[in-house]
Amino acid sequence: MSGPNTNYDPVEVSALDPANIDAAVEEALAAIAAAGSLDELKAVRTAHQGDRSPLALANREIGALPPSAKAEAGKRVGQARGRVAQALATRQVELEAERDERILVEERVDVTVPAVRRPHGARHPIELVAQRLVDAFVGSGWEVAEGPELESEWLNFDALNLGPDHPARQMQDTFFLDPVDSGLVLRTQTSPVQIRTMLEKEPPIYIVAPGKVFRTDDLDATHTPVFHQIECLAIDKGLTMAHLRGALDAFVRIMFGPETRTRVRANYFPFTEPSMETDFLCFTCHGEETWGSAEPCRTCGGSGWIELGGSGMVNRKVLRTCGIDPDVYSGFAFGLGIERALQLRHGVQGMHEIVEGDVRFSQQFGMEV
Ligand code: FA5
Repeated sequence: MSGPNTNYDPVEVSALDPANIDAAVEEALAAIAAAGSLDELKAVRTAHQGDRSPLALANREIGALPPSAKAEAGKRVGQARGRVAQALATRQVELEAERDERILVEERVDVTVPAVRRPHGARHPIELVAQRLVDAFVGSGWEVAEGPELESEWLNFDALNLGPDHPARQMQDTFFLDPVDSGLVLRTQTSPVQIRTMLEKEPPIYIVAPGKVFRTDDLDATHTPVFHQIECLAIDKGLTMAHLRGALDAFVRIMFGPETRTRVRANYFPFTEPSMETDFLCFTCHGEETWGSAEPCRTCGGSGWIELGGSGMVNRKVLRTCGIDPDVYSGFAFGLGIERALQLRHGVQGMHEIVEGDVRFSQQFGMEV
């Protein structure tokens, strides 16, 4: 212990007053002990070890002391700062250990808890059927073509030989867009994709066009206002009805199996001439006519055949509208509603089940994702 320094006036340099230094150390140690978290300790460190802390101030004052007093004051302040630094380091280690302990408890993962099972989704059968048909045709060299659901009236009707006064224009109940003179409709069929393709491309053309269409039909057992069609168009030199029959047969076999047989009947569509309706042999009664019997076949109603969709040779007028010379090229087109085909194939009684989007319905058709 050194004796009192007579050159050292603790009143003038109160920061170096031993009592003040001891008090600063005690205060620092108490604050360090009271710090309950690493954040609190950080604040304590700034207050008691930072540039403006009492001990840092005392340290700065040493420089102003006479040389004879510097050593003792330096030793005292140094020891004081050392105690505070040591206490801070010890508390830091303690608080870090507490934090790590808490994290281990709070973030513990119980690997024995049963996992939440999220059921797999299933692709909708409409999508599956469309995809299967598209894949098969693409595999034979056909291309996929698409068009917008919001379509110009001209492409949806006029270019398909359905002029404004054509009675058949009323056959498809149409959603018109406001204002009515905008000339836009929600497409009622995928046939405008035929026109778009013929306007864009030179023959030969072989396209398959799946898509969503809209009609102002109420939802009932066989109708829905939003449904899907798939349509094929072929334009080339020398195409005939025989090619159309061949393509139709390929189409229904992909959809309903290799045994399926088709027949065609005369029908009318303004954009095909001649036009046909395609039927396929009922897969339940295999064509046995059960008209008038006590129990007519429930799938086909007793006729032995099921209506599939429309088809025909592309009308020469439509070819000319699209800039294709009908004396050089000919073509055929056919299209059908996928919902109806699905109903027939799988005996789905109501359209509701198809459109409601309940995954349990989709799951019956497989879990392909
Ligand atoms: C057409 O839409 C023609 N574009 C098909 C076509 C293409 C003919 C190429 C010739 C050449 P249609 O209006 O008949 O034709 O409709 C086709 C199919 O859509 C119908 O056979 C039916 O299966 C389905 N369909 C029609 N309205 C609805 C509806 N509201 N809900 C579900 N399916 C429907």
